[in-house]
Amino acid sequence: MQWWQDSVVYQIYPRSFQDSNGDGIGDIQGIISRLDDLQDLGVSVLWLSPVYPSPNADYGYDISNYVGIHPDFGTMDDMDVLLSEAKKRNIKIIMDLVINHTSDEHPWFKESKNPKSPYRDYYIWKQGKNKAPNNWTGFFGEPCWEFDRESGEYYLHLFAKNQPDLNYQNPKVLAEVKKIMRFWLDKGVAGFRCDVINVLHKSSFKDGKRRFFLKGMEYYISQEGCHDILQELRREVLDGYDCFTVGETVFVSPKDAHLFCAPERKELNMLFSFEHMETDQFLVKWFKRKFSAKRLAMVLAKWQTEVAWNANYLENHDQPRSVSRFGNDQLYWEESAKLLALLLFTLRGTPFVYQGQEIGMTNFDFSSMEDIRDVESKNIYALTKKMGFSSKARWRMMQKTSRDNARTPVQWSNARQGGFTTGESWIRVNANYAKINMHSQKEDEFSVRSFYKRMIKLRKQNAVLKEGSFELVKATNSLMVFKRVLGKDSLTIALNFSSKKRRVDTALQGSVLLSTYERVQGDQVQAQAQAQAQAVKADSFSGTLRPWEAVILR
Ligand code: TEU
Ligand code: CA
Repeated sequence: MQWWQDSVVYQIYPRSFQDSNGDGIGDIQGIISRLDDLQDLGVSVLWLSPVYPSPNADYGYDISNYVGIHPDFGTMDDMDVLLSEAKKRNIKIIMDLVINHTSDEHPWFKESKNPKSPYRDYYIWKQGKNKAPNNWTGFFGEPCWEFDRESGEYYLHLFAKNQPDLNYQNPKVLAEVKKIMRFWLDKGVAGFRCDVINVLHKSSFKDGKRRFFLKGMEYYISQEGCHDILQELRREVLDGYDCFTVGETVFVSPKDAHLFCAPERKELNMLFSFEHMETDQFLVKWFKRKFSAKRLAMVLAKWQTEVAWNANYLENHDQPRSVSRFGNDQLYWEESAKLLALLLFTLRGTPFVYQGQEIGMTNFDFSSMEDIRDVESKNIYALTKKMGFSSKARWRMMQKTSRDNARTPVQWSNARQGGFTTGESWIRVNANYAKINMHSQKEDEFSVRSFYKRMIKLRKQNAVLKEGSFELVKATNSLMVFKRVLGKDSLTIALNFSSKKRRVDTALQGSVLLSTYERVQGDQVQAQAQAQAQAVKADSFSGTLRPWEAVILR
């Protein structure tokens, strides 16, 4: 096993993590002040969403300088302190590598507006006779060609118009990217999360067919040229360092995942796929769909069995909170948050936890568009108005899908603003911070956070959970049962995705290694773990799961 397979990664969205100076924006000093908490949780790698200078059209995913730090977040000195303080605690850091596009305020793009500039070909400029060069559409519900008066041509942007796509047909662009990667690796970062990394190469600019509400993707998703780029970056940069990459890849199948991640191909180490995130909505968000536990189980099982090593996640900064979409964030909030933790850590692959997930943070309680900051949400809200959706439907869509659901500040305590800031937060704090917060959960050994801690420990000590193969046993609309098998050793995991008691199966036997309903006293945990390791005295499974209960059976 590689160290990155044996790690638990924790994603930080710095803007909303912890403010240290009262300006209402999370920052690097804030992260430093919480390193002890993270070490205590047991995570070994932090992924930082972008901390680089950015005009914030897409909050950091529009970068205007790849080798700097946004003053809102602090200075490069702060970054160096973060790296060394993390290292003291055996925590590595990976950076977000956003290289499909830059900000329109990046000096390259400003130069590029001049058709004679050597930077012109850093971006994708095309002529159009009074209309866009082709019929492609963008990810954020807006056209993906923007006309630039100065130069009389259109530039391509698959995301917001302030995020022009770089031109990877130009070898100079890749040379710049290599420099940027070396800069951070030389500083001691342990790798990269690679933003929309499978769309870099555009193989043609012909009109596209419509697929999933998007036109043109057959010419830029997972093209051969993209594989070439990744292989070159691996050979020439990454291979020189002890690091790993996780790619964010859109519209991929397990087959694609194999092409991107097979060790002998030397591209990415693992990737984030989206199919399980579509079990209650589509990637392109306004599609209505009801969550189905069966669909979730089937999709997970497919990826677990067809892909050698997955990057497992239930949340990130683009997705609604998992307890609100896959669980029951009302009556069974605690139970379902624990069930989702148990699921995440018993899957095969590297687990990724998103900030606040470990305390079961829920979707945003926003009351109007005034509360919303995200460009994607704003665009879709406007677009669906044009399309004739009722305002009620549009608002429901926002509540269910807005990326701001995940971007409310981390709830540290029951102090004003949840202890996130002493000033005014850049985005509203969820009013439920008095009930759901880090401080109270740290004190409580039966809390959601304590359960995360316990699962992280269990996974670390358990070879079957780390290395075992995955076999689906059963998937219904309320039950998911699977096995992890390593040699003669095997564990069965059974989860009840419903608010009713469920009989699993009489054939399912074994002793209960762990249940989400358990209330084990502090020092008993160790003793119990030992007993379990030796498979002595543990309750045998009754065959019935309580509402939202999940168990591991041996
Ligand atoms: O996301 C890529 C992406 O596909 C998402 O925008 C997705 O379409 C949407 O959020 C649905 O869930 C990455 C980053 O994670 C995101 O924050 C950026 O906005 C985007 O790239 C552009 O850099
Ligand atoms: Ca701040």
